[in-house]
Amino acid sequence: MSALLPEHKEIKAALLSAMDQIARLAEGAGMSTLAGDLRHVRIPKLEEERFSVVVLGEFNHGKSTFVNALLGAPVLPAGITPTTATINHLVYAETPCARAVLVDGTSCAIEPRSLAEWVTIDGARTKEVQYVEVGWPAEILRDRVTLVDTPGVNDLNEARAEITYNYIPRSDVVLFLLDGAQALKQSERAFLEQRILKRSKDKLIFIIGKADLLAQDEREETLRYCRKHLQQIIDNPVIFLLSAKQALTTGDLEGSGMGPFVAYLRRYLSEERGRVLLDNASADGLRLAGYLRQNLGIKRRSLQLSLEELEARVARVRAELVGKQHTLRQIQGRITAEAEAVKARVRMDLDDFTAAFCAALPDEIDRADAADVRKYLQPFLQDTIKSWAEQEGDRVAALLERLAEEIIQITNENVQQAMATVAAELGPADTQVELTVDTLKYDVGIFAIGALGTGIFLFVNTFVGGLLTMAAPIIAVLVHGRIASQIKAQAKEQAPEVVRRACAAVAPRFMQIIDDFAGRLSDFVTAAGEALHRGISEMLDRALAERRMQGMDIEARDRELQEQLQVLGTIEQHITELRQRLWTSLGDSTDSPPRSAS
Ligand SMILES: Nc1nc2c(ncn2[C@@H]2O[C@H](COP(=O)(O)OP(=O)(O)OP(=O)(O)O)[C@@H](O)[C@H]2O)c(=O)[nH]1
Ligand SMILES: [Mg+2]
Repeated sequence: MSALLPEHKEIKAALLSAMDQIARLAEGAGMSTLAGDLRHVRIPKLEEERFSVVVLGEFNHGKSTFVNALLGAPVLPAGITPTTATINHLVYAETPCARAVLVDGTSCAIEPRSLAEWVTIDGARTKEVQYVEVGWPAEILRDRVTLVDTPGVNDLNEARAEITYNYIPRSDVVLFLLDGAQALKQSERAFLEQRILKRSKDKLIFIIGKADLLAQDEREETLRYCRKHLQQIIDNPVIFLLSAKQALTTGDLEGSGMGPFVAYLRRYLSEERGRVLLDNASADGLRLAGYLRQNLGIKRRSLQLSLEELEARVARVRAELVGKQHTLRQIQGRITAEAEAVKARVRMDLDDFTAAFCAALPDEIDRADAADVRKYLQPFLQDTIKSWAEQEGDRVAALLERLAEEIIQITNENVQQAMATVAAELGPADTQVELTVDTLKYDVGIFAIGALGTGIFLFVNTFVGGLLTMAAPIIAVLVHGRIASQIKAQAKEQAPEVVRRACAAVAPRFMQIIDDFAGRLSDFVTAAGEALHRGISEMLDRALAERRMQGMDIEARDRELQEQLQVLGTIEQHITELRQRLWTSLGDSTDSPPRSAS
């Protein structure tokens, strides 16, 4: 697999050098946070170019087999029962090797041949594993690609599914595996519609596997069906139909349908990958340069003011900052209060539901046939509780999402107001100061909030879904009853108790989800406040310290700042041109890859 295109390599080198120049200017201006961000985050990210491809899908659809086919060897265990229990990273290595990163944070080398012991549901060591990394000499991995095999998303294990979900936003491409024999089930459509964040939809590629089980006309029909339905969820879905098993056993890439997919992936990796990576880096560079420009401008302005005037203005900005921090603390108080209110509401709803359901049960049981009671009581109880939890989950999610939107807005407004004060007191007369706080932290905060729906969805589908197995011993009594009247009498006596226990088990989990969410929202506000405070304080301190320096030649210093601003302008111009080149000069030959393939 080739590295970046020559043209992209050139742009990358130019961007790295531009970022280095910005970092040096920032260091010269005493802006250590900004310089550190460039040196320790942005530059290494661009240098490293690591690209991650995650394989997702319901269990038994053939994810691990598909990964094996890409590697050209049966590296990962596959099987007809739910098999994969851990996240498995595949990276390039000259010779096969593997290591397990354990839950306790340590890691240990493992023998690639005994992977089953570590990664499968029945594996003796699986419980200790956080994730497994396998090194394999496969071409497809060579160019800093990490392939990630995941446990099935419908697996009834909440913790595992949560880990899998968390991989989606962090990945560059998501391969969504469908089973050719049962393509695009309702559960898969629901997952795609409701559980994948909008901005992650662009990176989905669909693989319909097990094509060898389909006749030619069935293949065409399956493709048509999938395309029709996927189009309703995603614009121009990219879809491939193939047989990983055939590719793996015969090595026949063309006959198995694997060839076109591999060609697509290679092309994506060599063309799109570079473009996406470089575009993000240019955006980062320009944003940070803008930040530096504002700061240099503020310094120039402070030279024009008398020291007394400057001190008075800085004092006003600081007072504003203290006020804003106070407001942000109040916002946090509000989050706690709202979360408590939502929790109280859930407790009340749950009590109401439990009481109403228990009261209705005896009549329901009387009306039913004894044989049906024996057979259907358990699923009936389970389904009723689950559907209540679903509804309540939707209500809670809506309430919390609204709260989150409001909190994000208020927080942003406060940040903006503080910035506006800085601009009014210290902004250079000729430029509009639009300071930014640490957007990375913002992004993380907003993502964490976006994942909320997932939490509740998983909770309802896995935890509540399996709830009644806890109550199974009680139900077993019913199943063994002999006489109709006995069965009903037992059912009436026991069922309400089962319901009460199940509902009691639901409550703390609901509370925990709400608390976790409130915690994340609160962290977001803290991060915004800290970034604001740190960013502005650093700037004020530098401006004042410089101005207080004895014997400074103000005119010479102003000329120096002007020169720095000029250099910065040249760098910004350069980055803008590089960015344009990314989208124009390569445009003809490498327009985005066809969004539809088979
Ligand atoms: N006929 C056929 N069977 C396949 C193909 N790919 C996978 N299978 C079979 O499907 C079953 C499941 O395959 P896995 O690769 O373990 O599926 P998975 O999605 O990783 O399953 P989990 O790890 O449980 O989530 C196995 O019996 C495979 O042999 C294929 O292309 N054709
Ligand atoms: Mg698997």
